[in-house]
Amino acid sequence: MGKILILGIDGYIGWPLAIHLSLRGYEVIGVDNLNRRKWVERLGSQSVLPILSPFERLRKFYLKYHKNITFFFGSVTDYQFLRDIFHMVKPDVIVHLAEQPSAPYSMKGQKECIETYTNNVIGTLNVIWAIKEMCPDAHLVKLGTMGVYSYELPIDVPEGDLEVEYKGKKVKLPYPKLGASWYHRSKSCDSINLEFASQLYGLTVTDCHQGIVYGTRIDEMEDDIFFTRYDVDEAFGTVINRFVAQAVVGIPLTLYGKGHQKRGFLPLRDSIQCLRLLIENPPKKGEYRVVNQIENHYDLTEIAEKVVKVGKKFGLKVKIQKLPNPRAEKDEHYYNPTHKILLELGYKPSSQMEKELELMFKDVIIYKARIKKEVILPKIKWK
Ligand code: USQ
Repeated sequence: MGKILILGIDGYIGWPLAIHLSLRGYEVIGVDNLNRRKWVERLGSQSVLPILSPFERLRKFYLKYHKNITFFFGSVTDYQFLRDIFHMVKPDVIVHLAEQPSAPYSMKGQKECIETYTNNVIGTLNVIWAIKEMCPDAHLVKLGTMGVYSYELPIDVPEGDLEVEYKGKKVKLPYPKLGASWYHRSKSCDSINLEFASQLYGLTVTDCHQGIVYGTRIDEMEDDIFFTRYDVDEAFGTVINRFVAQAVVGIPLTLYGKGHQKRGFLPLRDSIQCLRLLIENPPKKGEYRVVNQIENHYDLTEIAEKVVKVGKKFGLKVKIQKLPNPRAEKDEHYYNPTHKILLELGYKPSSQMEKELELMFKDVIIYKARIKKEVILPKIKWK
């Protein structure tokens, strides 16, 4: 069993991943600067599911399972700190989740755009250098996004490079970086830099382009004190998580524009399963591997209708309201992403979306009073 360093252990994915790996016998060490808690609070919101402080969580986790997860407070943008951690820990695998994850937040203004680039692009460059200097044989699993590809081009989305024929010659080229927000473009910069670092220094990298994650829990989270955060504000709440909260508090589902955006999705429990599969099945030493991490792709109207249907089972009358799209994006388009590698590695989608929605409704209804209605409607305009 190896030593895994999770950068961004306090986040929506970081904490469940830590639990999952620790309970499977891995030694887990985590780093976080707790910025996500701060950002959400500043928007006047909070995690709908109540979460403990990082130290309290780890203490309770130890008391229940007798497993130690070590936590260091600090930022990936502080190179000296990061280098010291890498030197001390000498991880076999680094899972890098320590990024500003919100597209709307990055579009709010100059400050947020620069903050996103500094956190994400500089942070990832620091991770590259810390690996090169302290543990060059480690495997880096870096969380990217399906949004580095485009929703603009009427062609299938590959898993990594695009095959192109130009003036009679065929080549493989990186897919054009057409992400629709500063956030998505910061992830594109990460991909460019990771591919280069792998080529240059022989780093072993998995660039995991994940779709939109939804859900309240994973199997190992039988105890509510181990909840991960669940955000529903316009910036940090992802669309399905927001829809469920809206349904519970009686706000019509905020479908942007024509509502026919198509996106790749996966439940939280699948995201964790996939990350573990990537850790346990690394690429060849020195390889830069791109993986698309989704269960499937869906049209947003289809999803809103599923939320209405499942809400009905809980006695809720859920309405859908089409709002003028605050984002700069196509709301009707072609989309067919490839996602084969994880299935080949053994990924088994855990359940149907409607089943997962039922579990989500059950959890969110209990904590309904924690949903801040005033943070639901979108205020950030992208143009
Ligand atoms: N949308 C609505 N109504 C809402 C919220 C969103 O119609 O109330 C629409 C958006 O306009 C967009 C789609 O739903 O077309 C997805 O929005 P989202 O906020 O759920 O997801 P996104 O901004 O794309 O970003 C999220 C995560 C990000 C991750 C990304 C994966 O915040 O960290 O990288 O999903 S992907 O979308 O595949 O790039």
